[in-house]
Amino acid sequence: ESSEAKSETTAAAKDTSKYLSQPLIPGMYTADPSAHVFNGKIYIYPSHDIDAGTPENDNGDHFDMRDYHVFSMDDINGKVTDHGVALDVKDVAWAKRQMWAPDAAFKNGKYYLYFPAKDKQDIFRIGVATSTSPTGPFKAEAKPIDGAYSIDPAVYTDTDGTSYMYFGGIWGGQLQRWATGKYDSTAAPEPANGVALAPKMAKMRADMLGFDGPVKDVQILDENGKPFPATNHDKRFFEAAWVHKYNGKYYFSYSTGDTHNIAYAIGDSPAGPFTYKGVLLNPVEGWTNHHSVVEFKGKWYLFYHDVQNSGKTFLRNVKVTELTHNPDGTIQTITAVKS
Ligand code: FUB
Repeated sequence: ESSEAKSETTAAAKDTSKYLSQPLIPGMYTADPSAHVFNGKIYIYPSHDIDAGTPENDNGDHFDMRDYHVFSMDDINGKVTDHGVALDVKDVAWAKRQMWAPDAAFKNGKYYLYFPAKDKQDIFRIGVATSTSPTGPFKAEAKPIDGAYSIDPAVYTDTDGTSYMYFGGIWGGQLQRWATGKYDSTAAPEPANGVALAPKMAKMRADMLGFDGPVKDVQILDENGKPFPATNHDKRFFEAAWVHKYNGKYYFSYSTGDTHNIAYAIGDSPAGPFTYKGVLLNPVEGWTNHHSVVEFKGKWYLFYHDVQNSGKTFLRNVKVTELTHNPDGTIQTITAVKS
């Protein structure tokens, strides 16, 4: 009798993990989920995928999103509330199209939404919009953040209150066009040889609207302290930076793009360098892989996306599952539950 009871418990536990990993937001395509805990609740800041009819190409023009919605959850297994349009591209003076992966932060009693979009010249810039509520609506600044470019801003606030932005994405994300410090529209999608392109970071000003100091490379190193060659597509940075802190160490995680891993590297400072440790999320269905890692009520969670609701790479659905740090600080690799 007791062994039967035990196997039922195991089955229930499995069901719970499957439930956790099912699409969180039915009825709307969402992706690139940046999750934060504000005032004891989880807030999700995702991209809002739509079928705009834009043909697919190598630049990712078919990711033709126009606005952002913010979602909240009182509990990880609880109801997900859609708080409506938080920011629309038509209300951003400098932006033309493609509202890609956003992030959010709280400071000085205000909430900040950071977002990439193409400007009127089709150059990806990163903007900021503010609100007194975590759910918006957000009001965009008139110009993009000075010195910011490319895509996928992730703003990490350290335990001492200092905030940093990590950003960049190669290929369609245009990071390679800034390799010399000046914009070059003719740059190849990534170097054919030599060292891989590094993601970028900068310290945020106290007002959170701009950078305090220079933009620096984020160094991701192998176990011998060497940066990865550009040809190591399994491990080199592509897009989707995220930083979290666990047991006093800084974890820089990112997508490897065309090899579809979410990899992670560990460092002793928010500025790096970070030493590559492995893959925290195996490839999902669909081309892109993009995530966030957040602690809530003493447990760690991975928010990510998949395409099980559409089968189309540009119409994604956000999911969440538990993430486990091992006693030695490494992270157990997650394989997404298939539909
Ligand atoms: O959602 C558009 C782009 O796809 C994001 O900015 C990338 O990280 C990839 O997920």
